[in-house]
Amino acid sequence: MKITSIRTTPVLAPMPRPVRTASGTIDRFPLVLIDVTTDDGVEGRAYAQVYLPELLPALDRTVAGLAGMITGMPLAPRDLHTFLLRRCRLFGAKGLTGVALGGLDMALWDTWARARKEPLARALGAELRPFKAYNSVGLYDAKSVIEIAEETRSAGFAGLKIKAGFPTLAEDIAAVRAARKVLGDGIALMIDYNQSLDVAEALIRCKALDGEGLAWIEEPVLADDLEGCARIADAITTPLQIGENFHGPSEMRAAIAARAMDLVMPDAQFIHGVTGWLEAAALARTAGLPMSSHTFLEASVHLLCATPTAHWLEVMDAAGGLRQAPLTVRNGTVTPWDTPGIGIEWDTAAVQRCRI
Ligand code: SMN
Ligand code: MG
Repeated sequence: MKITSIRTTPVLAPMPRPVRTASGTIDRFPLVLIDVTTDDGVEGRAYAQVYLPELLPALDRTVAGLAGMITGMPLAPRDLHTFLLRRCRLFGAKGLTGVALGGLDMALWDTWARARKEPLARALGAELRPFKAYNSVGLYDAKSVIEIAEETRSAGFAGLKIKAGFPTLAEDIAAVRAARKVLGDGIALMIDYNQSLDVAEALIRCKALDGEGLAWIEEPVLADDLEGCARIADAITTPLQIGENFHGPSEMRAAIAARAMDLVMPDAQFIHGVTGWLEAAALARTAGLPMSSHTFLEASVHLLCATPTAHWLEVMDAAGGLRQAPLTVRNGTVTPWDTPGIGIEWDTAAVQRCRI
């Protein structure tokens, strides 16, 4: 079976509410929808994302450029992955190139699983199973966090992740305590600093938050400061979580070697798609690291099924407003849709409204 065309559609996807972080706010998710067609008439899809709308045209062109290199070739996702990494060797496969490659890889695997009429997890040799899911939201102070925590509880999530990184530690602590009060002991609470602190400040804040019963503290300092991450991980008992900024599995390997984290959460796109995720899952297994997902919930829930140390599914539903199937949270868990591929069908009217 050969790839006959790969179409890209840049959109600004609507979100129920903006995601405010200590390192910038996302109002609408800039996505590139990727639609693959084969000579057997099989169609598959996925999407790539970039947080800055200004970079959306560049991501679109990058995906299209890589897609042009493989159009006409046999649909064999692993071989295409190896081929594209080789083609990118001189220039490198990080930044936009890496995320374009990751998004494209997901679309190719989706097509491959659809050709076999199997959900992606099953096509990878794993049975569909439910995963503990947490609601992932922005920065909320002690007052505004109450409503979001109540919503999280009534929607049935097993956890809530809020952003942290207010001007003062006292504000971070107040937000955590206010959220905890609503969630009770039964719902996990995580915080995410989005790399906003320097190591000295991170040591102060993370130690102060160490007794708050957080399930993890995420990216307190620059994600590529592996030594700084390791110092913080050593200094606290709360697990330190990083991974969304690993560009490809080799960066995860370096972070493991540096003992930079207690928990790991690669992003299905940044880690180089399904192929890169499976390599990362093997690294996590040999290092004994619980592995969670980052955004891309549709592909991630399938990938977690094939991850020996699978931990939590993040629910930040970037494509939810453009997808036909709604997300269902049951008993704090999400299970992959039992339909061929990843399970994304576009709501074409919604896509038309959001395309740029
Ligand atoms: C995040 C994800 C997507 C956009 C902004 C921030 C975040 C997370 O770091 O962990 O969900
Ligand atoms: Mg994060």
